[in-house]
Amino acid sequence: MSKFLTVIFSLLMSIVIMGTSPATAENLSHNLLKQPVIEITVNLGNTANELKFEPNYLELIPGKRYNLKLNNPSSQKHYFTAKDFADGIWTQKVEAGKVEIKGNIHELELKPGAEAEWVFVPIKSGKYALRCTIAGHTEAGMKGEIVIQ
Ligand SMILES: [Cu+2]
Repeated sequence: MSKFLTVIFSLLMSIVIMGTSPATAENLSHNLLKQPVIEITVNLGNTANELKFEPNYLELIPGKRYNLKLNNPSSQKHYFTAKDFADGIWTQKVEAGKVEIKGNIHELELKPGAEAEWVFVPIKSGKYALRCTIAGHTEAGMKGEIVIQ
């Protein structure tokens, strides 16, 4: 919790230092949008159709902006399900094809060959479970962990 407050505090401070405008939510997100994006790629399954996330462990820093690129190179559909994680981040957008989705996302389904990009800022420190919720996939090893420091 203290890290969470530290992040919020430093974000608010940087707004105060940068200008005279009030620290509204809009200004906060504008400030975050100026940050360079850190790209991370996670594959859901692989061409050998093994049931796993590659990589299956992510470590993220609060207050940084990430572009999580999700790919499904396998021949079956998979889910990227991280419910609690989604509550610990601020989602800027999820982009898939020509569609951009705003708001909180808890689960994405990727059909064979699909790609999606999830742009977000980690806020709340913790260890969050990741899994594929298709019957039998979690049990077969399709799970992982996302840590926000
Ligand atoms: Cu799966």
